Amino acid sequence: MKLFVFHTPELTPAEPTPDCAIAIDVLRATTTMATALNAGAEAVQVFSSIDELMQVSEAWLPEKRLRAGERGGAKVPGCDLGNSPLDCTPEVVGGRRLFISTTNGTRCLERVQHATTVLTGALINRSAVVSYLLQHQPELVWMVGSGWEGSFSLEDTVCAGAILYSLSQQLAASGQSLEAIAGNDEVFGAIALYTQWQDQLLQLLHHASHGQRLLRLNGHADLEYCAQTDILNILPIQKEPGVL
Ligand code: 3SL
Repeated sequence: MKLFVFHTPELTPAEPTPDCAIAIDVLRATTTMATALNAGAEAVQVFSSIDELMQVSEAWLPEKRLRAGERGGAKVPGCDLGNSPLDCTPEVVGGRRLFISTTNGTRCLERVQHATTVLTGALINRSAVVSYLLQHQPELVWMVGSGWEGSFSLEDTVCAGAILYSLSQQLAASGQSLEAIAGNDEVFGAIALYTQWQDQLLQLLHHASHGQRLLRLNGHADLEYCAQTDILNILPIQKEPGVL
């Protein structure tokens, strides 16, 4: 296994195609996707364009679909939901397909959708991602932060670090070193960020520029939820391009 961390989708190279790509958007797209699937959503289908989301979802019975749209942290008018994971209760999402478009997270997924396996990672399902990597040992792995409109996001890199930290601890038990699996310097940077903040992840989210944006939109409860580690044993995995 060789692991690479990319802070934004724009930083990923055109080639080679990774065996496994992990899209990360802690605030909040990949946290919401894990929560929706864990709550019994039939599937999550992602779109970068709201117009396309509306068009494609039109073919589904209204009681079998939910349209979730976010731009700039706020709910898109005309959608059923915004992008709060707290809205994804079993009562709301159970048995329905979540059609979702967000500012950065869905764009990140589109960027990596041609990887052999595509997963989504967040702090809340970190251990499920680590278990997958340990079990399947994919050769080339990309961990891609969604960032914010092309720039670095603290919370996505800390999540990459959380995954890598746990993975490296477990690999060390079988004699594999971090140096042997690290593909770029960002791997060490992400782990250093996580080990510095692992006991204060909520504070880190409060420092993050997107965390501050969400706090201005009354997102305190969302930040508290997104800062939790290993609370859901769910692994969103792409079944066909754009569908988890
Ligand atoms: O950028 C994104 O994809 C979103 O997750 C942003 S937000 O947290 O919903 O505002």
